[in-house]
Amino acid sequence: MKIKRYVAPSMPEAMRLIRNELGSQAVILNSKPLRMGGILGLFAKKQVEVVAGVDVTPAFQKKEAMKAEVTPSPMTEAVTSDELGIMKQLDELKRKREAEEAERSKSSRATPALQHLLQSLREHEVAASVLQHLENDLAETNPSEVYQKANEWIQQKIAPYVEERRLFPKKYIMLVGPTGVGKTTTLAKIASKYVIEHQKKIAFITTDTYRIGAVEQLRTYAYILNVPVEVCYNRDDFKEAIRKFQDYDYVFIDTAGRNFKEEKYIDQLKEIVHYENEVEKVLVLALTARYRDMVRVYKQFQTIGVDSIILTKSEETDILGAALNFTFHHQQPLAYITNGQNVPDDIFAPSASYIAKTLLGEERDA
Ligand SMILES: Nc1nc2c(ncn2[C@@H]2O[C@H](COP(=O)(O)OP(=O)(O)O)[C@@H](O)[C@H]2O)c(=O)[nH]1
Ligand SMILES: [Mg+2]
Repeated sequence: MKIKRYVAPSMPEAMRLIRNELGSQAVILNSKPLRMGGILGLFAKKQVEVVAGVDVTPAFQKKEAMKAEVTPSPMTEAVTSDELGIMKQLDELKRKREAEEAERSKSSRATPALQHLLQSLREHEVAASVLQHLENDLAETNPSEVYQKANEWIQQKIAPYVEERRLFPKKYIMLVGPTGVGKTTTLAKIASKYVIEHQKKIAFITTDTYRIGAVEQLRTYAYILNVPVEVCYNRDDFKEAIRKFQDYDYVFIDTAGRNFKEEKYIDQLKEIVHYENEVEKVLVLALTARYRDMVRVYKQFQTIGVDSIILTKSEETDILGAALNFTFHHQQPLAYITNGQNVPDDIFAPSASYIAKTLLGEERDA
């Protein structure tokens, strides 16, 4: 990584310098205010010092390195003792799982038809507590009606959280979540709906000043939609942007992902966004992640409060248990599901029947 220190009169100017020299892939490693010159600290000129870096490994070298990692050498054609060990462990795991499965069905009052249905929901990563609830409620159900009853049960549990909401209830809509889940893309999709379908006057704010290219990405969408965008580096910038957008119907706020394990990111969000304002905090999670990991992220973001959820990348996976878990179990409204990279088309507000049908698949003969 090439790392360089920049000193400039303001953050936007430092960003411009960095973008020109290091390109849009550069990341900000550190920034702090500086006072230069003056006497005894008086009349000192305010400056900012920014340390930025860019990965300079040429793309082809990275590809080669990746290839080297995955291409087996001719020597490993035969099964090595390491591989044998792994195969044994996998066998062991499979046996354990089957034993657990058998134990579960022995202790369960569920009919084979219900057990089959529970198993397919388990494969969707529907939470154990939700399955237990369903099993209790459907234990007495006639096997020929299990599918229909489960479908109704799921729809009924989800309905209060997916009622087709035409618009978000608050003026400020802030998307938060891990890097790469699709926050900026989703924000652009929703914003286009608000502009084109609902003829709303909207503006963008971005606090994602970590990756230089992120600001450009949002600016491009703003340009296409012909709406203003403000880049906020600190709380004062944010207050100023809010003042500027007083007369707007909706303000969409994009945030940096960073590593969700970094508490600093959440602290930074708290610092920048002042909550006296009506901010709808929308947690964006990718369905391609394991539900267990989604819950970990969800818990972390609960410290700023989560008002609703958006699930992205549904077209990349068949697993949709998170939609039932977050609504019924965590009682979170599910605002949208996204299903592709196309802005603005690949997004929809899911209905309860859509989720139930996707989770249960086609009805089979009992
Ligand atoms: N397959 C798929 N990709 C998506 C979807 N939404 C966003 N992406 C892609 O995910 C990548 C990261 O998106 P971005 O909006 O920059 O994520 P952010 O870091 O959370 O802001 C981009 O390549 C997007 O095109 C989706 O619904 N499906
Ligand atoms: Mg982004």
